[in-house]
Amino acid sequence: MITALAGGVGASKFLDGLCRVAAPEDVSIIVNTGDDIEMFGLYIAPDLDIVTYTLAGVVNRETGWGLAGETFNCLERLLDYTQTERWFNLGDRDLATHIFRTEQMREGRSLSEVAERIRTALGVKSRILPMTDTHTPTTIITDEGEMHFQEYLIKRRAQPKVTGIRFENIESAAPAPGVAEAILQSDAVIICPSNPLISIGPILAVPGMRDLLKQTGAIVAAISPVVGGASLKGPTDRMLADLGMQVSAAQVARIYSGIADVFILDVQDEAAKDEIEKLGLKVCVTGTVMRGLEDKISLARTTLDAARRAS
Ligand code: FO1
Repeated sequence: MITALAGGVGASKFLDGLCRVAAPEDVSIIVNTGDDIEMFGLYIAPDLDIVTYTLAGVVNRETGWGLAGETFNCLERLLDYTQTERWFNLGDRDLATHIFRTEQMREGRSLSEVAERIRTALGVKSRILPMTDTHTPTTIITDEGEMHFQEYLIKRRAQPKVTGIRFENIESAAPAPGVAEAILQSDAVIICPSNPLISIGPILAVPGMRDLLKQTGAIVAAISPVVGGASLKGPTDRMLADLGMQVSAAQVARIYSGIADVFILDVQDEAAKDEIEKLGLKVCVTGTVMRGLEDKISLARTTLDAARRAS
């Protein structure tokens, strides 16, 4: 049994490989929900949808989010009514997911129950679990004020300087049903190559989550999303720098020390191996840049092998 902790696009590329190397039924994915946002009265859960669409084979491969072959007629009409600018692209078919989720939640179903219905309807065999059923949106504190993570990332293109990050309501959250069982029953827990601050950070901040990772007999392996001093995807590098942290794989390892047993380091960063080992982590050096399916499969296989060797 394997459990993965995941954000959005970077994690999904890795998971695409993982679910081809391992039996997909044996994989449980705990997904960040700090990116969740309400728009037009709809509950949107970007990372849950990115992971689900990717594993269902229906994701837009160019962007890594949304559905392939999407149209935006509904959004354009909505913006005619609201007279607001277009900054968050909700596609016509993607909107069906948000309408369904919102309707189900209004009827009293939890986010995890709806995630389960969506992934089974789309034929995804791996379990996809939100980190929590409590709404804990991530607020980015910047030199231009506080804003929702999506506003910072998409509307403001990660331009404002980040001075802090807050996970709203996190103290009242608990791991969603199935999360504890997945972690405790796994042989390996893999921290996907996602932003450690705003993708994996919220998952680890759910009360009880760190204890589960300490209690489990599973080997915890983390893959660095920072390669050669820059993030492979998204604003990880900028956020680390804004917050006064080093932009390096070693910095990511420091964030995960005490949680991870194994660190998957890119060949470009091999020089940091000793420094990371001194943190008490076993280091596996390999190519982590996923350009195509072969790279994804190879990284998944190497990560599983490294976890097995460490057990
Ligand atoms: N990312 C963008 O860069 N631009 C968008 O307009 C956008 C819309 C969007 C709609 C639904 C969805 O599920 C995801 C969407 N994303 C978009 C991706 C998302 O903002 C982030 O990549 C994740 O939250 C980070 O993991």
